[in-house]
Amino acid sequence: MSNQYILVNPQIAPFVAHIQLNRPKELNALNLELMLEIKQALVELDADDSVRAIIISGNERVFAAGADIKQMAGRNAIDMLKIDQFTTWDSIRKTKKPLIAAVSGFALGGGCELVMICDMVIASDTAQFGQPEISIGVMPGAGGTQRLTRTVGKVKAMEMVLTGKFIGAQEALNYGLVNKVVPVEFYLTEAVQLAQTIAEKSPIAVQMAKESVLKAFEMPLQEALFFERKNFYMLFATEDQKEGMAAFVEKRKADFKGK
Ligand code: DAK
Repeated sequence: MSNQYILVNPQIAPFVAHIQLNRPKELNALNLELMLEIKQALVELDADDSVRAIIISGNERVFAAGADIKQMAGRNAIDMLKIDQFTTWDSIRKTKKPLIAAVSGFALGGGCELVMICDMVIASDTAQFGQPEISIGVMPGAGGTQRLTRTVGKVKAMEMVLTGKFIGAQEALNYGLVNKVVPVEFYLTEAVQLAQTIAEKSPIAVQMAKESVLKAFEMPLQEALFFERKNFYMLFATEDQKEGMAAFVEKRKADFKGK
């Protein structure tokens, strides 16, 4: 499929793919078409055995300034219901491979929500995060009131959601919204390095570990522990488990095949 609003590099590094949001004049505003392109790219990369981790970035000025306000402005509730953007967001959320957001500049509204769907976040020191929907008469609609609150806590989430105030990279780091802050010139290379570290591991173990960590947000503890245990047992059915443990004993680097 040829994309109009994103650039996809399936091998920015070995086993690492890169999706770049590419609607710079509109500050990467997330129109429906762009979101569908992200969804489709992720479905394809998720099915591609030569990809083990996926980076999503914008450019230095902006990750994404939110959903496309101009596209949404004239819609009524029934239009929104019929368009059912949640199907697209749910599909993105269900990506099995690790998603790393590389954020520079603005990550606002749906842009911040897209960052929070990702599993890890590398931010440039220029990054700004916010849920400014309140200033245009609405509220976050793609997880902003929930994922933000679980990450930064109630009072900070309330402040961001009710005032629309942005927070900078350092504050986002302090609140656990991002993993690491680096100078702007390094934000993408840092994300690639993180992705490569993960891509060297067993892709099946990575997928099951990701799935298990996410259950911490979705299930009560006892059920989630049970889920974790099943995934742990299942990994003993893989060749990668044999290879990983043999490599440890033989004092060599493991060569994981994803089998
Ligand atoms: N939508 C459309 N166009 C946008 C945009 C946006 N979100 N953000 C910026 N642009 C456009 C501007 O209109 C301008 O276009 P022209 O006037 O040149 O044609 C161009 O990008 C450059 O923007 P500015 O001139 O404003 O640039 P500044 O540097 O002065 O300001 C800014 C940068 C990021 C602070 C400012 O552009 C801004 O405040 N943007 C809007 C931020 C915002 O309110 N974002 C939240 C949008 S609501 C859902 C899923 C998700 C969502 C909803 C539902 N479902 C699953 C149902 C999400 C909703 C939202 O994100």
